[in-house]
Amino acid sequence: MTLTVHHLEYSQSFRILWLLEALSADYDVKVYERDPKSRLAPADYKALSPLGTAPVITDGDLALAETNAIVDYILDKHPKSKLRPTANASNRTNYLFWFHAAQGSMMPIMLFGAVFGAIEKSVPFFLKGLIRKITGQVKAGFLNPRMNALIDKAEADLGTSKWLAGDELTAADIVMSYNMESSHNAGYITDAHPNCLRWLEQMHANAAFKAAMMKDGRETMVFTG
Ligand SMILES: N[C@@H](CCC(=O)N[C@@H](CS)C(=O)NCC(=O)O)C(=O)O
Repeated sequence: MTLTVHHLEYSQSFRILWLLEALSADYDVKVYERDPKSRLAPADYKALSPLGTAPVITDGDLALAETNAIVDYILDKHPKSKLRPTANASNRTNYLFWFHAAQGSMMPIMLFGAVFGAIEKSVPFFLKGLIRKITGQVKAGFLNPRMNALIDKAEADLGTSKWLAGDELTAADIVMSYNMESSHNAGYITDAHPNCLRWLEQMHANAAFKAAMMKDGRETMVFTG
């Protein structure tokens, strides 16, 4: 039975395509378009898993959601791959940090940003000024300092190694791909972060990344809204 990636366009599920291409794995892909109005996943995607979010993979009777659960499930099937450094490897802790910070710290900040954007768009015009003032204060006082600290750490780490956990690509880079691209689009990564910009360039030039883009058929992986 071949593993199937249920890929929602412009979404985090692109990372699973990149992972499978980097492993030269055998898999099928089914691409779903977002609902044109809500820009959420369509009903047939939502029916795939209890969460209704992307990514989802199916493998025989199994339907699995949640990015890092899927990454670990796939890597368990490729025990010899260097994409997940072993417990004693020198790059293990950097790997663990970025693999988990991507989902545990960065994605929630980005989600807040998206939710604030939606609120600002949807409130009546006479409330917009007030709402923007409140969301602006939360961004400046809470979200931006946290995101800037993460980008500064990425910049420092990428000053000492080619990828985030050493000189070889790991699944931490693959999971961080959506975050780095989105952080660049959102203006968190700027010309003041040459190492992060170099990382983005080398990601775009990576052969497995390019193969994943061909499967995806879209011009960018991230949802720009
Ligand atoms: N923590 C989850 C987050 C999943 C998530 O929010 N996915 C977005 C795609 S970027 C999604 O499904 N959006 C469409 C929707 O909620 O209908 C994961 O990593 O799998």
